[in-house]
Amino acid sequence: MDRIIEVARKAGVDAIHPGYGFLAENPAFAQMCSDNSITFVGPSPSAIEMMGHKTVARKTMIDADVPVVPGTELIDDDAELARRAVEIGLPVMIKAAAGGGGKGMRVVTDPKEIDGAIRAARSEARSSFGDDAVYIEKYVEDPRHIEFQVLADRHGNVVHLFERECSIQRRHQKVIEEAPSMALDDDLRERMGKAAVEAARAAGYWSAGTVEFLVDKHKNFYFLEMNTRLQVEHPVTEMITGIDIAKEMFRIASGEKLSIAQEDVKMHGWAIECRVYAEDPYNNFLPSPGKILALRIPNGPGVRDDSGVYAGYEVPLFYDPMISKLCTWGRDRTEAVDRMKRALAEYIVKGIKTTIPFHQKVMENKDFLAGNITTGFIGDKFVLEAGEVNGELQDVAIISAALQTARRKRDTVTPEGPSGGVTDLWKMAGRRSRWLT
Ligand code: MV4
Repeated sequence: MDRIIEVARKAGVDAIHPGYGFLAENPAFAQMCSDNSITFVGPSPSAIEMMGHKTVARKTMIDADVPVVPGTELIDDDAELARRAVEIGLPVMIKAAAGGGGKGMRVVTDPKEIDGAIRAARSEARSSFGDDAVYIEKYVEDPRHIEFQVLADRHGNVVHLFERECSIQRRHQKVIEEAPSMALDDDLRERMGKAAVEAARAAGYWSAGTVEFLVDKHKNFYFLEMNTRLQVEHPVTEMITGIDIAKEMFRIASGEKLSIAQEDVKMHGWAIECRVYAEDPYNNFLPSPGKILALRIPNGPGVRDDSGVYAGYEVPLFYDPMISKLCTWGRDRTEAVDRMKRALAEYIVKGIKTTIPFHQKVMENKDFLAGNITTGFIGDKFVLEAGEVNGELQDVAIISAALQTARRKRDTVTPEGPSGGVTDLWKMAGRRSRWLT
């Protein structure tokens, strides 16, 4: 943080957009920017801090009439915590107050396991966050994870940009997201959107933010947490609304009003994002670091690939293995899926393994195509077998084509001698011009 601020000062920087990395939700960094007269392109340090504290966030939502999962406040006494777990009714989830993203969580289904689970959750919370405060929530079984994008300016205007369906996750890492969600109808969308706007208002929030909800099989929705940053999956929202979310963040940070009112936010078509990771989907998603030897990024109508890599780039082992986000848009979900299938088939990454074949398999999956997706979707369903996905024999095809070309070159003797001379190129050009007429 010190070094970034130092560089920014030397360069005369007046604003820093933190992206969606480590510093995006660090209230100390936001404060440091402000202390150095640099605009932090994000929310206030206090909003970040409040949402980072899960029970404070819950309390704020309860006061604002935003539905939360039935549960407790912070409880220090383990025996009291165990009593409340029984009172709420098993299964319950023990969560770290400083947590989020799946760390320090324990599901308890058997009363005999309560005490051990509380101790385990506390100790995990202490080692992960340096804070062993925990609380309990009723466990929502096999939920959907649906989040609403919000934008708020510093003049009290708040809008939502509809939802993203993010249920396809693996070990608390999102893998595929889409907007809108098959699970919402207009009525539920309106109610959840209003709740998301209320959540942002209650937090005195400005900038772009995301309100996460769990949706159960009866279509009840519950506030889970609020992410106080631009998120990885924001492109799907940009694609269905036409709103440049990062640009709005800059407008808001410079004190301008939102450029849109709620009634101007319209949803058009469907968008899907597949996160391409340097991982081996045939081997339990084992990290696959190394040098990218060749890269072909798909394009064409409705295709957007946000990537940070190039041929020759070395994917390091010690950082996030996400190498790109492949997004497609279509007039409806079927068109978005079809374009995704085409784009995935055209995507070539050599030198490392990627999750592209995994995405190809999901795009053919009956449940996915029907929109039947919950956080349990990947589970153990996704064992990829060699030869299962189209295009897998591409390497073999390339090698045989190369061998064939080399053999032909060696064996072909023209009147000018072996092919490949400079004069041949002129001859070829002449022939090409005749083919065109
Ligand atoms: C839950 C839950 C069920 N019931 N809370 C996981 C990450 C963290 N943000 C909250 N998480 C969950 N909280 C209650 N009361 C299930 C999860 C959960 C989950 C949530 C969203 C997406 C994927 C998930 C995978 C496993 C568990």
